[in-house]
This record gives sequence, C-alpha cells and structure tokens, in this order.
Amino acid sequence: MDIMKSFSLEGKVALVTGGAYGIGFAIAEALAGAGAKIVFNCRSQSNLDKALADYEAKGIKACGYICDVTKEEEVTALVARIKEELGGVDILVNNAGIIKRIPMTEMSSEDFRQVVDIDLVGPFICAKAVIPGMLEKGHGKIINICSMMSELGRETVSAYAAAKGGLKMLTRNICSEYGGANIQCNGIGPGYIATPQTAPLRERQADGSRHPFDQFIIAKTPAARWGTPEDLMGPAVFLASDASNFVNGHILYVDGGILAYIGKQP
Ligand code: NAP
Ligand code: GCO
Repeated sequence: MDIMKSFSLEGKVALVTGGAYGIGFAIAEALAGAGAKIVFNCRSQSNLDKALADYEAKGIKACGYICDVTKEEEVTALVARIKEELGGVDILVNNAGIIKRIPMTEMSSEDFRQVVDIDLVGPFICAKAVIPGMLEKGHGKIINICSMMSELGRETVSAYAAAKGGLKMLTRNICSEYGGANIQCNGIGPGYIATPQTAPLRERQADGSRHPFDQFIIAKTPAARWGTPEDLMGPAVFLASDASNFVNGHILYVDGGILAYIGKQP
C-alpha cells in the first residue's frame, strides 16, 4: 500500500459549505492542497467576490456560488450543476453554521429555529442532495463540522448546543444508513478556534485586558491557546481521503485537549 497516496484527493470534487472564510476556507485550502477540486457556497455576492479573490491569491481555482443551505431547491440545483460541470460531489463538508448567544429564557423560538435550521437542517439537506450521486459513484465522504457543544453545554448557547448535538447523531445515522454503500460520514469537533464567529469572545476590554472568556478558554485548553483554522487542515484531509476508509460515524475532536481536561483548580 502506498500510504502517502492514500491521503491524495486527486480527481475528487469537494463541496465545502460556507467556504468563503473562516474554518470552511481553511478546510477547502487543505483539500485543494491534497488535489481536490473545490466548490463552495455562501449567501452574499460581496462575500462570494472576496472569497474568489482570496482563493485565487492562494493559487486555488475554486468555483463559488450563492446558495443558502437551508433552501432545499437552491442546494439541489447546486448539486445538479456540480454533477453536470465537474462530475458530481465526492466529498461534502457541512461547515456552514451560525451561533446566537442569548440566555435561553430570553431567546425567541424564532431565533432558536433559525440556528437549528442552518446548523442541523442545512447539513441534512446537503447530505440528502449529495448521497444519491455518491451511491452512483460507489463512494463518498461526508464531514460534518460539529463542536465542543456536541458534548458540552454552557450559558447562552442552547440552540447551538441542541443543533450541534443533533449533528453528531445525524453523523452516526448517515454512517449507519449508508456505510454499507461505501459512504463514510464523520464529524470534526473543533475546539475554540479564532474566526469571525468567536471574535466577540476575544475582544479586548476597555482597559486593554483580555476578555474574561478568552482567559477562561486558554486556562481550559491544555494546549494553552486558541485553535486556528489551520489546525483543522490535516484532520479534514484525513477524513476526506482513502486513509480513513474504515473510520465511520466518528467525531474527531480537534480541541487542544479541552475534552480531556477537568480544568484548573481556582
Ligand atoms: P464563520 O467565520 O462565522 O463562518 C461561517 C460560514 O458559514 C460563513 O462562510 C457563512 O457565509 C456561512 N454560512 C452561514 N449561514 C449560511 C447559510 N445559511 N448558507 C450558506 N452559508 C452559510 O464561522 P467559523 O468559525 O468558520 O465556523 C464554521 C463552522 O465551524 C460552523 O459550523 C461553526 O459552528 C463551526 N465551529 C466553529 C468553531 C469556532 O470556534 N470558530 C468551533 C466549533 C465549530 P455567509 O455569511 O456568506 O453565508
Ligand atoms: C461559544 C462558542 C462555541 C464555539 C465552538 C466550540 O460561544 O461557546 O462560539 O460554541 O464556536 O463551537 O467548539
């Protein structure tokens, strides 16, 4: 067996949802570096234009489209277009997601539903759209971007935790239903990663000191730092490649050790 070749994604087409910036962009860059053709989506023309320029600056020929993962007709049309133009999706990364930090008793059911719609129903819609093509091809990789909140709770993130806990179970269910058809569905559970989504938790205080949550996370992480989107690149290539063909229904936590650690005595 050529072990290095088993990590290659040459000839594969990867759809990375929400791949315009943040974690999705880094994962797409990694998959492209391993040889995959990249397709990504986002929701606005301005984000799309900026992302296309960012991919080009990295020397990556990515195809980008405006498509909302909660709109089934848009997702189905995008997947059909990828089939026509590139031969279909081999790798789906369900990365698009949002968070709303609101105490539960103050949160409207509308806000709760919107988070679940994007973070859980979106991955269902995207997986449902690509699985028939994967069945035709006889192979497929689905990577769901989960969270620490697939395992843990904390104040203000009830909807997000419910959605990401659900996404962990959707991952296991896709594995259960389609593992026999050579489709591997796994999750990546990033720890606390420095991206626009977590920027409010790292804002400097008026006196120039670190945000209390920033200090808390560094103390709670054995690696003693925030993660970067680049920390997710190797794990994503592994789960997208033949090197992980017998890994299925697994959530790979990439968290600097947070889930292993009880935390410092105050
Ligand atoms: P981010 O910087 O806020 O990026 C989120 C991406 O999702 C954006 O490209 C956004 O693009 C896209 N998006 C949001 N709603 C969408 C929709 N309905 N349809 C299509 N695209 C949509 O977030 P991130 O930190 O990179 O997070 C990426 C994923 O990792 C999320 O699922 C997040 O929950 C998860 N995660 C993040 C962390 C962390 O610490 N940062 C940790 C664990 C898990 P547009 O706004 O242009 O649509
Ligand atoms: C929060 C954070 C988290 C992270 C991430 C952890 O407010 O606690 O935004 O939810 O983004 O998902 O893995």
